[in-house]
Amino acid sequence: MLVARAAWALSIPLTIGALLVPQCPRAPATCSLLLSCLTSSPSGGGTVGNRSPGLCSSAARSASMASGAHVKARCPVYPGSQTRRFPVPDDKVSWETEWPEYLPPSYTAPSVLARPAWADPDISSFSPYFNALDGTVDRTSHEGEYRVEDGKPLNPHGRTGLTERGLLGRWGPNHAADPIVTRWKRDGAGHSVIHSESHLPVLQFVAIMRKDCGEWAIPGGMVDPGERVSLTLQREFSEEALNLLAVNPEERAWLRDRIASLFASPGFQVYEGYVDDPRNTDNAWMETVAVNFHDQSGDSVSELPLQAGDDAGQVSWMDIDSTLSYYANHSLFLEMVAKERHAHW
Ligand code: RP5
Repeated sequence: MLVARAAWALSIPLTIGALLVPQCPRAPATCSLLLSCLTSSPSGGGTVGNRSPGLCSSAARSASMASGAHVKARCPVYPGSQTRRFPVPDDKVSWETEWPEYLPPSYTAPSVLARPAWADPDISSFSPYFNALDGTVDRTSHEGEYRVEDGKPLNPHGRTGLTERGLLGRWGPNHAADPIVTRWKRDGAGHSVIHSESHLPVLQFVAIMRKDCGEWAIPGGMVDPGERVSLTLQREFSEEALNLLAVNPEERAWLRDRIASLFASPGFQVYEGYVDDPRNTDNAWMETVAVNFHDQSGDSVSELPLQAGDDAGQVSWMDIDSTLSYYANHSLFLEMVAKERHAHW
C-alpha cells in the first residue's frame, strides 16, 4: 500500500446482522495470491450519478487523503499508453506550491475521444456545470468544491503530471461504487481462523482480478447517470463477481433472489471520496463510495457461486491482510473494514 494511512478510530457500533441467503450447491473458491501492477492499462469508463439515501451512513466517513499525497495517480507511464507523466515530487503535488517549470503533457485516450455514451465531449465544445448536478451527470465531489481554471476542473489532490482526461470519460470527478463483501475465514471444522501474529480473526472479501492490469481489486464500477449508488453496488457485484449476465435463466433467477437478499441490508459505508487511481489526471479523477456487506455467520454470502464476468478475469475469496497489494487505494478501504470489525490487518 503506497498511500499514507489515515488513523481510523470509528467508534460507532455496527448494526449489521448476518445476511440470510439460502444454500447453493457450488462452493466458492479461495485464494490469497496477489499480483501487482502500477503502470498497466485500466479500462475507460466515466459515468456518474446520484448519492444513495439507502445506504447506512451512521459510521460513514469521508476519508480524505489529505494527510498523504496521491501516489498511483503519479505512476510514470499513463495506463494503456506510451505517454510519460511529468515527474511530480511529493513537495510539488499541491497546487498551492508555485512551480512555473511544471509542463505536463496532455493525453486523452482514443476510446474517450471516440465519444462513447459515458464520455463528455471535448471541453471546447460544451459547457458543463462543474461542482453541480449537471442534468443527470453528477459533477459534484465528495471532497467539497474543486477549483476550475481556464474552464478545466483541477484535481483536488494536486498535480498528477498529465492534463486532459486520459482514460476517464468525465472532466472532473468520475463517480464509482465499491461493494466490499466479507466473511470470516474458517478452517475445515468451521472455526474462525485466528492470525498467528495479530491473534485476531482473519476476514476475507470477494476480490476480482482486473482484466486491464492484472491487479486484485474490489469489484466496483462506475455509477451510471441518475443511478443510485445502492443499485450500482448490486449491479457491479452481480456482473463482475457472479457473471449474472451469462448464467442460464434458471440459475439467474435463483441468483437474483440471493443478491437481492444480500443487498437488502443497508451495508456499512466505509469510505467516500477520492480514489488514488492510476487513470487520474490533473483534470479528471476517480471518486467512490465503498460499502461493506458482511456475512457474520458464514452461511449466506459465502454460499454464492463466484464466477468472473465483465471486467473481471478471476474472482475469489481473498484474505484481508496489510501485506497484500490491491488496485488503486483499495487497501485503505479494506484496512478500514478490518479495523472496524476488529479483524486481522
Ligand atoms: C476504482 O475504479 C474504483 O474504486 C472502482 O473500483 C473502479 C471503477 O472503475 P472501472 O472498474 O469501472 O474501470 O477507482
